[in-house]
Amino acid sequence: MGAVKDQGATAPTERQLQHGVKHLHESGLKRLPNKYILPLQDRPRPEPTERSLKLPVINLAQLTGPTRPLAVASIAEACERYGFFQVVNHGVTRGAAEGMAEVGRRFFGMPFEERAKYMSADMFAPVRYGTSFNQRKDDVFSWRDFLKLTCEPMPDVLTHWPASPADLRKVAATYAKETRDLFLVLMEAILEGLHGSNAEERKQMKPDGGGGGDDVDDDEEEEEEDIMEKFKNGSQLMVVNCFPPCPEPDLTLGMPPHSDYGFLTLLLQDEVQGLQIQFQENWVTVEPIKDGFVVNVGDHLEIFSNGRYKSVLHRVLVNSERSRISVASLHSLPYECVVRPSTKLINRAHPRCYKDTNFKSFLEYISSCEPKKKNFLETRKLIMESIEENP
Ligand SMILES: O=C(O)CCC(=O)C(=O)O
Repeated sequence: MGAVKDQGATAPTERQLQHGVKHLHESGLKRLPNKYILPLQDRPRPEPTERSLKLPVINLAQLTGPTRPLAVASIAEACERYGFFQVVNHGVTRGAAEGMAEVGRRFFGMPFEERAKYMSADMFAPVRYGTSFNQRKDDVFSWRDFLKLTCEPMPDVLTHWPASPADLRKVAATYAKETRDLFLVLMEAILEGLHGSNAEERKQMKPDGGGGGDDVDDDEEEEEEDIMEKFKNGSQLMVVNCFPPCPEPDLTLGMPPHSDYGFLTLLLQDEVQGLQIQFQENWVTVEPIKDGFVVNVGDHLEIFSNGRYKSVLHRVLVNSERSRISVASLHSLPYECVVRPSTKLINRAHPRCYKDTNFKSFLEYISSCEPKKKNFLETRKLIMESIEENP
């Protein structure tokens, strides 16, 4: 590919574009290169009325003691209604969270040559630095640079993580451990909410009044019993996102609409607004709250909950004034595990809606095409007509 056209002598070359947006911002760019300009319909139009959504803020201290059922019910309601919520008193120490955001900032502050050591096209690499979503495939680039750190198995991956800044490995490993603990706390509450609320219904659906749904295999049911154990050794990917100021933010996005693949994503955002989620057909901004985490349902939880909880499209706006850093921690089952609808949530009234899937098939999918919206999940859906024909 040659240089970007129609922008005069100062247009960045393809090579410069591959270096990422931090690099472009530092070169003093005044106009947005064509490669980032979205078609009119995909641009972040100002909404007719300013919409900002007060997502539920759940105090996780309430999971301890007699308030637990209330907190479990609030989480269940938030998963079902919004697919997103915020948490406070979550157990991740302020030092770990602030340290992670700060070391991320310092990583992106290093010279490009230092960051570029970690560029890789291999989706399975334990560390990947890059720009946009998939810089080898995206037609239009997103205004973001990223550092992706695979966190499992930690002893094996740690030595691949960037050696500078000198404290990055230590800080990121501590943060990975604390966010994993938070993920486990949340999944335990989510399973309690999903299965607890369904127990009565299941008893009534099943002719013998016993266990799982009709078309459920006993092995699958057994396998599910130790799912919390599996989560303890589950997959975890941390993505540090850097969104530098953008010369023409109305023409582009930091990240296009997408859903996340895992069970849950825990997002640490700094005080700069940018995250928007789709709610009732509108894009609404998620206000950053101090010391909070944004939690969202991923595709795997949508599958596991047999569609009761939906992964929600979200995107990132950029601005012309301030840099923004976010750290997303994506959690799921171990890579080799199959993700399928919970046996406890399948019955005559709620037939299985999704095919089995695993992490490997997702990575193969995103290596082969541009991930857009929820298109991976679409490939995992069972066609409802055929279910209705064969009740
Ligand atoms: O930066 C954000 O607010 C969202 C990041 C995100 O969606 C992601 O990393 O998948």
